[in-house]
Amino acid sequence: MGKDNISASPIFVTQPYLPSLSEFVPYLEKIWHSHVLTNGGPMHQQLERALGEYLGVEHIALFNNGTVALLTALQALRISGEVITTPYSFVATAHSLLWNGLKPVFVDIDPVTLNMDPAKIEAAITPQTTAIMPVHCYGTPCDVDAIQKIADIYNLKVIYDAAHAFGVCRDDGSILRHGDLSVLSFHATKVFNTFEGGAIVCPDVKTKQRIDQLKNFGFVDEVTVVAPGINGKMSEINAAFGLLQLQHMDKVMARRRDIDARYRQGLKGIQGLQVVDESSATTANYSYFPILINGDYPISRDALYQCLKDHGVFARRYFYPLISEFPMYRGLPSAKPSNLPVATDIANKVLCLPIYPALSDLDVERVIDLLNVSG
Ligand code: T4K
Repeated sequence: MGKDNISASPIFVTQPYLPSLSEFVPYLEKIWHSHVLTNGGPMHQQLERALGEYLGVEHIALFNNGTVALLTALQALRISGEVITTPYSFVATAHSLLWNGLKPVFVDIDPVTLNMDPAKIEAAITPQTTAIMPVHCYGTPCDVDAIQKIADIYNLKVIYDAAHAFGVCRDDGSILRHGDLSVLSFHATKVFNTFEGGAIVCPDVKTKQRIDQLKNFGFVDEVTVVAPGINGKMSEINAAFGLLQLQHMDKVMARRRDIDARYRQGLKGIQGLQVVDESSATTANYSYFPILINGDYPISRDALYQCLKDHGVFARRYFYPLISEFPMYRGLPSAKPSNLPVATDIANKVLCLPIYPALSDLDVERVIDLLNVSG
């Protein structure tokens, strides 16, 4: 398997896009000059406006990370009891429920989109269910229409974990406009990053006000606290980096699209290697490049993972193990593998290949070459 391909430079699953340092200096100078470092300063306000415009959403509240944004979204809607969610995600999705004293109820995923299967939701609803928390996994839109239909019938809230879905649109506009709230992550590993960061997209001013209070300890003014809030504020330096990053997004997306196309072309016809279908999005963000290693591939998924690693290619098994397999979840009745056959199967086959703007064409070829075991 591509033994000659060992290279000095490692290839990671992702790397943050970094504009030149000199471009960032003027932003830093402004912050130094203003002496405002956090608490909703000018950079923060500017980034909220700029992101609203870029994403095509009206109300957005910035956070210090996506996990605190998820915690706050659940608080903002006063979610209680049980929440239906997917086991096929980053562990923060379900952790946000436990941190709020809520019970996650896992349902299986669709084998094509790898998102929560709407056909499985109704059977998981009990009198304690108050909300659904689906994930637009890898930036592929969930079946938002089917999910909303069920939510309307059973009077449930829908909070999308949209950590992967920055900039994703369907033909009716931003995917972030669906559900009651959508939560973004701007972590360093994401398509758009502010080092650490996140946001909640909400439909109206009143909800944004409540979210803004909750992320600032519950303060309304200097002497009034209306809720047991948290410190979820994004600092000025993170917001400034976001403003700069936003200027480069078109270029970043174009390069990701190009890498995605190169992989799809180069991996065609490799026996046992299945490229996950392109999403139904009219604007995709190419945030991940998942492949599935089937039984007729010459080696196992884990052997391939190790082999790539030995050659300096650090692909990742997102999302293996399933969240439902971690010790704090596996005792739940809904966590049984027999309840989650599709998710269990996919988690055992998946490998996310490197995709990020600085990945060169040569590096992409190197990865393809390594995957082409019999080539
Ligand atoms: N919901 C979902 C569906 C999520 O995927 C996530 C986060 C969240 C919620 C929570 O959002 P945040 O609270 O994180 O905003 C990474 C990220 O830490 C995590 O943000 C992300 N999902 C998850 C899918 O991936 P790790 O533990 O795999 O990251 P790590 O440190 O191994 O980084 C992966 C590779 O990226 C490294 O091998 C090299 C590269 N890298 C990483 C960092 C941090 C860099 O080149 N530079 C960097 O600064 O979790």
